[in-house]
Amino acid sequence: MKFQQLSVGASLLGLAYATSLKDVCTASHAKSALSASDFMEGVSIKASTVTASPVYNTSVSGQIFFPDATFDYCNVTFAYSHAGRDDQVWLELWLPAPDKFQNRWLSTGGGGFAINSGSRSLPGGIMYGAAAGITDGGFGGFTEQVDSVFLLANGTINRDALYMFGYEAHHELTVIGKAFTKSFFGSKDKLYAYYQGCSEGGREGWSQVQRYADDWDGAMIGAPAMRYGQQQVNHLLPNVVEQTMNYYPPPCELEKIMNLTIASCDKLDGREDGVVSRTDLCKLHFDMNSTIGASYHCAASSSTINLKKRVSMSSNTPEQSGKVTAKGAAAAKKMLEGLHTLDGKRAYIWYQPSSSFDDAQTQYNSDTGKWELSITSLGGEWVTRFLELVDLDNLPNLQNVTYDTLTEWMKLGWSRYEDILQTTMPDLTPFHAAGGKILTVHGESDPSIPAGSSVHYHNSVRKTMYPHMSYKDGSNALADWYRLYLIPGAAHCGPSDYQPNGPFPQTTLETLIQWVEKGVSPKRLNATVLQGEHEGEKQEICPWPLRPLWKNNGTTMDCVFHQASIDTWTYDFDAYKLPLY
Ligand SMILES: *[C@@H]1O[C@H](CO)[C@@H](O)[C@H](O)[C@H]1NC(C)=O
Ligand SMILES: *[C@@H]1O[C@H](CO)[C@@H](O)[C@H](O)[C@H]1NC(C)=O
Ligand SMILES: *[C@@H]1O[C@H](CO)[C@@H](O)[C@H](O)[C@H]1NC(C)=O
Ligand SMILES: *[C@@H]1O[C@H](CO)[C@@H](O)[C@H](O)[C@H]1NC(C)=O
Ligand SMILES: *[C@@H]1O[C@H](CO)[C@@H](O)[C@H](O)[C@H]1NC(C)=O
Ligand SMILES: *[C@@H]1O[C@H](CO)[C@@H](O)[C@H](O)[C@H]1NC(C)=O
Ligand SMILES: *[C@@H]1O[C@H](CO)[C@@H](O)[C@H](O)[C@H]1NC(C)=O
Ligand SMILES: *[C@@H]1O[C@H](CO)[C@@H](O)[C@H](O)[C@H]1NC(C)=O
Ligand SMILES: [Ca+2]
Repeated sequence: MKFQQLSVGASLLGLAYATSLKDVCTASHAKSALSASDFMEGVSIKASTVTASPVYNTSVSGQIFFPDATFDYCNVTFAYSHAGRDDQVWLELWLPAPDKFQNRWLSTGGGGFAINSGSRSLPGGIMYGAAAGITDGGFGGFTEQVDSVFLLANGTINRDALYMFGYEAHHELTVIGKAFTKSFFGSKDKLYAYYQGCSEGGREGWSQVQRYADDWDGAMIGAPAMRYGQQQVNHLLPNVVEQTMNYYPPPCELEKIMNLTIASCDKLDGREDGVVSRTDLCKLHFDMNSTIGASYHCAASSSTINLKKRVSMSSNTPEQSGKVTAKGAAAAKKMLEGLHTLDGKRAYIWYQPSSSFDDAQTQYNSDTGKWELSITSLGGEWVTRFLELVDLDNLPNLQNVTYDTLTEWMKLGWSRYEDILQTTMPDLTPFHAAGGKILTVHGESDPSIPAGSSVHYHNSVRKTMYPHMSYKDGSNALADWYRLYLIPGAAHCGPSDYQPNGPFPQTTLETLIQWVEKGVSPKRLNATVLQGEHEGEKQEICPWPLRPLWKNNGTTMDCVFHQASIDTWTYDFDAYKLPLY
């Protein structure tokens, strides 16, 4: 501790509650707050980089994970470096006005290969009186993503960037952010620390919960991109199905199959609202062959899809008309079964029925008039850059790639990056012992990260931490501090356009705060329909392993225990000798 500097800071800081944002939001105050803190061994703040500027009357609206709000904040940025490394890691922290500060910190995460979501996620903290932060991971700026710095050269991994992305940068953001926040406001009270993130941001959340008992008091984790070795390769399954069957379905055919799946399975949950709240019953009762022969039609369209920062794809899609073929139905069925090796062993799982077939998109060749293979870069880039270590944005082809190749790629990513990116360590004892709470949400119709992925991890934690308890007792014990909610009809980290009447939980961080600070334990999760004819309708989401079942013609909902449904979410990954958590 640097007491000299602390007392300088504190005398000014003692006034913080009486002062305005304008008074505290200065570079000199931020610098004194930074010098008052003894952050971490090996980390030094670069004083010359510190900026602070007040921002007033900022409004945010239409966000998925938090409600609309208007607020003032202090935008503080600075860089730090690691002893022995010639690096520069930037943080951007938003601090609420002194009279709005409620002794809270919020770390936020990224998506895809991005370690942050720009400043999009920060309002989600400010509105609850939390200082909130993002990191650039040291990748060269807040918009730089890890894939662009991952290779120092073909064959050479940038291990600093890899580990920063895996878990180090988020730990540093939290430790530095918390210390800075306390010092900035001169607060001696307990600072409650939280996390909120989805997709890669969800994985980043788990990366900390699995390692650090004391970073956070609560984590709101959405659709995490965990089990990374499997997750990234999995995107390529439809392309390999198409190649293996030598059938490249027109996108409209697969969309029709999805629409028919939704229409057929909608009512299985007891409420005809266009939302498949029970994809497990859909799995048990829906016959894919029933779609064969149905007519489909899609108008011509042209669009440019920004796949990622440096890659966009223009496509002119012609008008598509036809009937669902036996091959189309068989391809959809094969995808839904999930990746199995050539000798029939399960290597991974797929999205739930009713999810859109995003990874299966084919491309139209106007010369031949045929639909052809379009390799998804979501999986292709992982193979080229992270497995083959060559600087390419996608695989050039899938020659000789079989279901066994996909399985081998999954094993390679798993073993090479197990301690960095796999993010499935199932023993959460330290976090639990420190009193931490976790709320996980996952869209049940997620077309990018299987909902079953979150279910399987929940199961792994239950079995690891409560090995001698029955399923129900173990689930109840877990529910005291870790709850999973599958969001009916929702897609990847948001509502689905195809099931617009589905609810979305917009106030989960608030629920988490009440659980942590007031001991109000959530049972069902509050959610709101955010679009469509039911917009504004309040609904509730059942805690796993309970499943929604509507009664009285869809007017009231029960949360029921249904063993046959749970069994459809239980997987035996017998393609591997080791347990896959
Ligand atoms: C913010 O908006 C309110 C209401 O519109 C206004 O009274 C106030 O002056 C504004 N503050 C600043 C700093 O612009
Ligand atoms: C915060 O301040 C930094 C440094 O001045 C600036 O680059 C960044 O754009 C600011 N962020 C916002 C959201 O204004
Ligand atoms: C699928 O349903 C959506 C409405 O949810 C509709 O816009 C679309 O045209 C349908 N697609 C096909 C191929 O029928
Ligand atoms: C679905 O149809 C295929 C032939 O198109 C057939 O081989 C298969 O047995 C059928 N499946 C069911 C469940 O009827
Ligand atoms: C890296 O490997 C890729 C794929 O083989 C090749 O296209 C590229 O030219 C190589 N880059 C350099 C700098 O050698
Ligand atoms: C695919 O396998 C064939 C036969 O073993 C081989 O000649 C060819 O080079 C392989 N193609 C690729 C891209 O590996
Ligand atoms: C959930 O919704 C109910 C009813 O609208 C409300 O009373 C309760 O405060 C909400 N809980 C949270 C944590 O937002
Ligand atoms: C049941 O609910 C549906 C959809 O809200 C409605 O159209 C139908 O009339 C209701 N049936 C009865 C018997 O109330
Ligand atoms: Ca329904």
